[in-house]
Amino acid sequence: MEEIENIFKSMDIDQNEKIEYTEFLAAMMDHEKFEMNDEKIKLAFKHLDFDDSGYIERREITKLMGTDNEAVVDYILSIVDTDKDGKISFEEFRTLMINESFHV
Ligand SMILES: [Ca+2]
Ligand SMILES: [Ca+2]
Repeated sequence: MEEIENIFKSMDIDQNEKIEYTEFLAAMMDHEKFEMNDEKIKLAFKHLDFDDSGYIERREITKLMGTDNEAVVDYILSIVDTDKDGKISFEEFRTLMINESFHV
């Protein structure tokens, strides 16, 4: 799965093998440079959905951000979780990645 590796390397700006909050936001705001398409979004989503449940849940956001700061997780969810069920579906993730009018 080299492509997944590359996507995450490209997001992991300071190369510490952990996507930090600021890197995540930078990637979100500058997503066009990643040339996101459905295939890449799907791969990225699968990579983030550690337990393969079909949703990105709070604990997965926590792991992704490398922080257990509840406020940070709540903030991410408040942006991405548009149907407010407490987890991020593929559709919500996809909307986030491709929505050109999206601003943090
Ligand atoms: Ca999951
Ligand atoms: Ca949701």
